[in-house]
Amino acid sequence: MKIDDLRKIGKIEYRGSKNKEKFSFKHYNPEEVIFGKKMKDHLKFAMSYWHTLCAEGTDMFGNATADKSFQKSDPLETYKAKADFGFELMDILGIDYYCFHDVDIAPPGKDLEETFALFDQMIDYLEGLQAKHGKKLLWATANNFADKKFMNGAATSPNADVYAIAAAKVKKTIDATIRLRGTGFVFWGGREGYETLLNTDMKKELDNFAYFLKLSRDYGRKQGFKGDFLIEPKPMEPTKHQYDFDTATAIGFLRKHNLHEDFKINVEANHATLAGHTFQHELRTAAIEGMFGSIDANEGDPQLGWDTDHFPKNVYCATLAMYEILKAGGFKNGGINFDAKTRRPSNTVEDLVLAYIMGMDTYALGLRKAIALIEDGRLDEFVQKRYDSYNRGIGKNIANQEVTLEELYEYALKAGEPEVESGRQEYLESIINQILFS
Ligand code: XUL
Ligand code: CO
Repeated sequence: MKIDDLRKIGKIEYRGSKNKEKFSFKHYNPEEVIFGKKMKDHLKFAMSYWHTLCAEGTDMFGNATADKSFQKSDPLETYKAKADFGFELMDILGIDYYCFHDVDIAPPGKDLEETFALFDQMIDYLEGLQAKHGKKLLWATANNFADKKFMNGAATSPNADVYAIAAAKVKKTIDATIRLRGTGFVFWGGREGYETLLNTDMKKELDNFAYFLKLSRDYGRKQGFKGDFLIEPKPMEPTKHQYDFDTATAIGFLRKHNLHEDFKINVEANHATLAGHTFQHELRTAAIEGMFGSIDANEGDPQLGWDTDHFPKNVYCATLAMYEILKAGGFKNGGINFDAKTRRPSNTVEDLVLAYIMGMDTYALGLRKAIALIEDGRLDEFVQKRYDSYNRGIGKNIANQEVTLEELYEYALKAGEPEVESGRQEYLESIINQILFS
């Protein structure tokens, strides 16, 4: 890929939903104020460094299809060129934020010390680019899953030296997050799980993992990090079973270990579906616990059972996601990170730009439709009425938790057969279709 190809495309402008110019936004109009805020502040789009600037299209059966060396051969120069390309890509798309793993931004050294020194050089470089382009770090994370040493896990490794190395990488990445004024620090436990329980002391691994999160939290807070620590749940892949299985599991774990004040959830759409949930379910679960933080926007393929990280195109799903996010009060420290990659044969700069345009337009349209759903009010009104029996009589006592089991027993004996009302699902689904397609 060449930066000149990016410059040829130029800045992507909003041209409305009817126009057919491929390098334009049909729905995303960053400065437009809707529902009390600019669209860009509702959506807080972020570029994923790894898919966008590093992934070259390899899979189990095939080699790279996209060259992301950016015409450099020296390792450090290559990583600087990656960064240059990334910041210009954000410029032309009007994306204000980015997210990275430690290993995405700098080449590896011969040992940990040299790796950290190269990392520091690149943090200086990124700091300069942030100032030059007016961009912000949404979140960073340590990649404690790719290297061979992490094959049995990192914070859940049976090997204490591996645990220490993972901790060192987290420390280094927290320091960088603070320097780059990032507002989030993510833990995605790629290999924090197991392949078989036959070789696993699950209790020890979970205790070690909780302690790892505590150490990281305490260190970050001591250094003055005010942003969110985030868990990104995923049920499996690469391991057979991942401990942060889904939002409810992660929240239970965080509460058990008294980490819930500092941690929030980074919900990824494709991880939700792998866990057998809808994205909406995962967002609602985080929100009702006051732990909604950020999202990784992508989607899977209904026929492929793994984390394919497609750019999001499903407006229905994006609408319901934005509906949940608006109801949760919108993004604070979080945002919409496109943890998404172009398909392997979509291997040009143009494809990358078109993929981001589609993803951003999908969420912009989702935002518009979610606002329309809220303003329409029929869904809210229906749900409110559905639970109306808890606003009076015995229901009010239940809602206020002011009733005994004996009182409910006496009440039930006199209540007679209740008239239970329809859930009206199909009607409610037709409202969504009406809002989406008319
Ligand atoms: C993997 C995944 C990661 C995390 C960051 O499924 O989602 O890219 O977002 O480590
Ligand atoms: Co992710």
